[in-house]
Amino acid sequence: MFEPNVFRARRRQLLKSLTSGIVLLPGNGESPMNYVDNTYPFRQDSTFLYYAGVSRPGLFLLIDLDDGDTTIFGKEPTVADIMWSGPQPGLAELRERSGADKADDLEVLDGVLTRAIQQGREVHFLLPYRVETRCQLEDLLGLKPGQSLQNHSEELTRAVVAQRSIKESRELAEIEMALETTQVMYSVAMQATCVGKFEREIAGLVEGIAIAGGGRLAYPCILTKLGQVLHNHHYHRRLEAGDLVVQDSGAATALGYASDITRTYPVSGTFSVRQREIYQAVLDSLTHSLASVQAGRPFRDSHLVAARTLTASLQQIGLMRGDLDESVAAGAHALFFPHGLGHMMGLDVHDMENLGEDYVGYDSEIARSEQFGLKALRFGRAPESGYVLTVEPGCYFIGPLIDQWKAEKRHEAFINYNEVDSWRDFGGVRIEENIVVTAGGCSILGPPIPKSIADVEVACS
Ligand SMILES: [Mn+2]
Repeated sequence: MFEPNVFRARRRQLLKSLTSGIVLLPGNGESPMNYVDNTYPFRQDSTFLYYAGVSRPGLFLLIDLDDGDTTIFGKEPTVADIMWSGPQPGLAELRERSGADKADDLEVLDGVLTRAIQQGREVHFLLPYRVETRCQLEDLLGLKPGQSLQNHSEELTRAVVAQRSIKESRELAEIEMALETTQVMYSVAMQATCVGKFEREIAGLVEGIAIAGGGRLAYPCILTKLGQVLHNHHYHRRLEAGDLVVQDSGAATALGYASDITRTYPVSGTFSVRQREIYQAVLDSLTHSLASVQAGRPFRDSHLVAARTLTASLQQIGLMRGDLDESVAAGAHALFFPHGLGHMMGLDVHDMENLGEDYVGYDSEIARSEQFGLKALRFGRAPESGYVLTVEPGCYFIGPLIDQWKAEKRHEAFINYNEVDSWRDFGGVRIEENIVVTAGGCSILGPPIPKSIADVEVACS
């Protein structure tokens, strides 16, 4: 828990970039899994967490831009609430912890907003991503169903993105803490992986370490021998000699800060010749793209550095061919690397993407590409010092995609389809690091997690 002053200072900074009216930030409610009393683990909305710091369901924060006052709205806990769920903060404590000027009963909020709207004051809110929040907002503001999806405030969105993009040192410390736990996840998983184990056994260890670390997973763990399935959330397969495991997992701290790391490692403890070739190609791609990141340089450049390095390696292996510049410009590598190089990370593993991906990742200078592969890049603009990003190149052999491209003879000048056919059962490799951008470059966050072929083989033995 940060000190109340932190949230006051953040709200003061937000005030400076907005003109007038009211900012209404809804916190999240409980979300039922299969019936009302059986809920998913509660996760506070990240923007609410950023400006109010309290992780309780059913709260609203109202910032009056004209007098600068902040009010937190909620319900006093009842005896029944305490009987079932234990002691919980009342309104006075919520006010204190968030550093708000006032606290009031949620019943009052409707009247406050109705009066403001009658006075012609603008109520700024962000794009809701949960249906429950959408309904609450539309109810409170007298909007028609679905109207909140159009009427959210662009001014507020831009101000929040600008502020949350630059991580404070206390936020970087939280991310480093998340990465300490993540390092343990990888050393335990690499040691425990062996022929005959099931993916679920390793996935269970990984999730347990996240909980033991005081938080939980920042997102559902990917732990699969089918690394070419980019978001594979199944864990039922038995690990065999010759399989590669792609593990994409990250702990979140108790305060909600994320980490997001990927490693690929051999079940039998050593990479095969082919696995070495592709692994080294992805690792070189990571190394070169990391070296290219710096404040003021579009991250799209770094994506293209990764693509170019990978293409050059795949040409040496015999999977690709032709002029290197033309091949990269045409996007031929996207057969093997169909996703983006990385994304912003912070309180959310894909930070602020709920506000609209293009508000976070693109601007007036860098627009999202239409090209297959490059269009999947979630963050393309130039980062500033203090931005936290992931860098995560990969190389995959995706059967249906190979079939489609081959049938269309797509990029035939750059792809050696005859050779590709003999790699179809390879799977995939991805290696991911988390970085903070600095004036002259970037630095990798967190303790080192085995990454070179030699280090990974030692960690797996
Ligand atoms: Mn990622």
